[in-house]
Amino acid sequence: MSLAIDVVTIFPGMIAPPVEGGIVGRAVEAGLVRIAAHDLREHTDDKHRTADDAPFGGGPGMVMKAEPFFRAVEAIGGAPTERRAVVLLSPRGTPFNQDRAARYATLDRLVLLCGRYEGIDERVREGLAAEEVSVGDFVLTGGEVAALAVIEATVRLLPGALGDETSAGADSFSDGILDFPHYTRPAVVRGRAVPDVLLSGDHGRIRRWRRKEALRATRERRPELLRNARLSPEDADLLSEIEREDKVLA
Ligand code: JDE
Repeated sequence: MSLAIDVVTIFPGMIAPPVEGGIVGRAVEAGLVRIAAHDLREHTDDKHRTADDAPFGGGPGMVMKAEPFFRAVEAIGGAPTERRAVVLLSPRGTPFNQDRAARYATLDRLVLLCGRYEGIDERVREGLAAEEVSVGDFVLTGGEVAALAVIEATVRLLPGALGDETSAGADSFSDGILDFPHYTRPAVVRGRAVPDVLLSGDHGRIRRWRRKEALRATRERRPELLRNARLSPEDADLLSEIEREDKVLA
């Protein structure tokens, strides 16, 4: 069974072009995923197709009305037995990550709700049992770009979405840490040489160096990831080496 992705938005035109190209477009053409953008305004009921209103309790900005989202999701339908998630993109959400993308890639249907203005009436999240998800600690003008990030991260994990030349298993985050640094020809660029080990042909040393540099980058940039990473006894040795090197340099 393939995945169906439905995006609910007042700007359906923001979704179509990005999902037509690249890996996602190829996955659609291969029948691995179906992606549809639904215009929220089709589910409003006044002649101005009003999707927002002033916040109860006062204050600045506008809030997206609940009823059009409920109707849009009802119109999307779906079998009662299907495995699905309804996801609301928002800076208040649980951080999106690779594990969540992998879970979405196992579903029959993913419904993505895009809000604008200050947010969506809270009863939408409650009433649709939606997972509120954030793609980062910053504020976008709408959930559409966040939804596209979730789509890309999820679709590339569908079996067959990447060619056999690449594998999602080799990615940054596949074992919970950052990737190692990459180099390609020429061996010297503007006076900067490639690390010697990568030219050595010694695959054991290369593998160990890469693992060490992946751990070093994670420790420096995202130390919180090391708490939950899947680390081997060799990783622990490499981290000790890195710590000793840091003390020498300090
Ligand atoms: C998603 N990370 C960031 C933005 C918003 C002030 C102004 C606007 C549904 O409610 C939302 C959605 C969005 C768009 O999504 C993001 C986002 N992951 O910005 C606001 C909040 N405060 C509200």
